[in-house]
Amino acid sequence: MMDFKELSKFFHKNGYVYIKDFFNPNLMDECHDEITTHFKKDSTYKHDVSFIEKSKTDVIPWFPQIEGNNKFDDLEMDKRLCDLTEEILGPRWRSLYCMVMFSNVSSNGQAWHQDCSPDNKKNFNLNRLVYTMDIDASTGGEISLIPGSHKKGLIPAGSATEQIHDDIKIKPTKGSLLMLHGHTWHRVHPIFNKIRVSTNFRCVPENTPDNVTDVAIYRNMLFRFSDGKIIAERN
Ligand SMILES: O=C(O)CCC(=O)C(=O)O
Ligand SMILES: [Fe+2]
Repeated sequence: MMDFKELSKFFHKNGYVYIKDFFNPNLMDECHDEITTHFKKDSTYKHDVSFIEKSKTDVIPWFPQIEGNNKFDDLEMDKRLCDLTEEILGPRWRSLYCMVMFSNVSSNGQAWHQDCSPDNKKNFNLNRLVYTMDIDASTGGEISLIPGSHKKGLIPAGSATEQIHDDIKIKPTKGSLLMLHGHTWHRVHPIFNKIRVSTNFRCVPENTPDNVTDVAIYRNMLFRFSDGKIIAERN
């Protein structure tokens, strides 16, 4: 039995909690097939080139549920996932969307960022990242994060991908779950010889605006997704 109170405590202290073997491997294979089938049909970039260049964010997003694809609903409705979310966020949290992220072979990963502004400590998104494949040093695409950085305010300005002291590197395995606070400083390392996918069920605590993740914070800029604009340079 997983102790959700302990996991929640770890989350609030460290800004993340990583749980291996959370989901059934067969369910992971089914979802993974759905994802690769989709991206075989459509792997064109959705962001404009200047964003990809400047943010070093080499990711193609897909929102299956918005298209009426219900393949991912079982994951989202998983009772343990809902209970753990409630333990972390409290009552009346709500789902934002399911976003699948695809990265091609030999792509950049994602630069250091925060998913949303830490100005208001209470306004944050919770990433519930599900991994349908193994990710390790040979595939590339591991995640680095700074434990406790969700309490440290804005990620310092600087170069997009240079190493930050005290990071930890997670190599997600198939079926694992990463609960990641949107204010935690995190990045995805470059991808080598395999495509990489992750599936994110984003949600928010009560009273958080729906558009909380519209502006993401990079070390060299602030980027607004709704109109695709760099709204501030940082240096
Ligand atoms: O794909 C991942 O492992 C992390 C992606 C990410 O930065 C996010 O979902 O906010
Ligand atoms: Fe992120």
